[in-house]
Amino acid sequence: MEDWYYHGEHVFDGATYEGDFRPEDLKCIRDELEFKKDDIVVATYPKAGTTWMQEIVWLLQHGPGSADTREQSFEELFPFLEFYAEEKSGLERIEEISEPRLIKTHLSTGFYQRQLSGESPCPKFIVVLREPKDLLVSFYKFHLMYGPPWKFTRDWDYFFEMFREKRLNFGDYFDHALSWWKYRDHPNVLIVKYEDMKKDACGSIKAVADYLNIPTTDTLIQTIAHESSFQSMKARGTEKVSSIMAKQMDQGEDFFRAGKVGSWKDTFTDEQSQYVQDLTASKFNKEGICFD
Ligand code: PPS
Repeated sequence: MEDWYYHGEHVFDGATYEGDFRPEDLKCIRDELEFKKDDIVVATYPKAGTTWMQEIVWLLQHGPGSADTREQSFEELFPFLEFYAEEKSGLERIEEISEPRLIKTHLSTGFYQRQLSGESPCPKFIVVLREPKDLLVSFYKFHLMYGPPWKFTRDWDYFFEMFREKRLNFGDYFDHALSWWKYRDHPNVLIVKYEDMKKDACGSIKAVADYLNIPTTDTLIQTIAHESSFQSMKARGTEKVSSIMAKQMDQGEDFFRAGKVGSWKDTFTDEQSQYVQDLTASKFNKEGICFD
C-alpha cells in the first residue's frame, strides 16, 4: 500500500505535524512567545478531552449560561495557539482576546521550556490525559471526519502502524504525555484525567476551580457539570467549538462522537491491544500514570 501523508506534513523537533501547524509558528512559540502570567492554557494531546476542559474553564470564567449565549466559536474566544487557518495564526488570535486569555495547545513541554523553567512568565497549564486505546480510536475516527485535502484515506490498521512508527500528527502520545507528567508537581501545571472527569465531573471541576483560584459553591459546580456534559455540548454543536473545523469536516460528521470510556474494544485487534497494553505498563504505569 502506498504511504499516506498529512496535508503539508513536516517534522519539527522530531514530531510530525500537519501543514496547518506551520514551522514558523512552532519556532516562534518555542523560542519567542511571551505569555502573560494570567494566561490559562489547556495543554493536551489531540483527543484527550481538550474541548471538554475548554468548556469547563470557559464556564468557570464566564459563569453558567455563558456557553449557550456565546456567539463566537472557541477559535476566536479560546484560540488554538499553533493552528494557522483562514489566513490567521493562533499567535495573532491570542493578541485579540481579553484577559485572562484562554488558550488551547496540543504541543508538548519541549515548546514551553522557557516558561516551565521560570525564564519567562509562566501561564497556568491544565493538562488532560486519556487512556491510550480510547484516545487512539477517537483520533482515528477524527481523521475520518475530514473532507479533502485533509481526508484520511486509509483504514484502522494503517492508522495503527502510523502510531507504531510515531508518525501521527503531534508525535507520539506516550512521549507527549510523559513530557507533561514530568511537571506534575510544578505549581503552574494541573493534570486531570478524562476517566476521572467521567467518573466524577464535579470533583474534577472543583479541582480546576481551586487551581485557578475561582470561588465556587456546590450549586455552581453542579450547574457547570451539567452545562459541560457530553449531551449539553453535543446539543450546542461542532460550530460552537470550531467554525473552521465544522467547515473542514465532511457533511453530517459530529465532533461529539461517543464521549465514552472503553469504546476501543470494537476497533482494536488482540495483537494491537496487547501492544498498547505493554506500552502503557512500561511507559505510563511505571511512572505512576494509571487509568482505572
Ligand atoms: S481535539 O480535537 O483534539 O481538541 O479533541 P478533544 O476535545 O481533545 O477530544 C475529543 C473527544 O472528547 C470527547 N468529548 C467529550 N467526552 C465527554 N464529555 C464531554 N463533554 C466531551 N466533549 C468532547 C469527544 O466526543 C471525543 O471523544 P470520542 O471518544 O471520539 O467521542
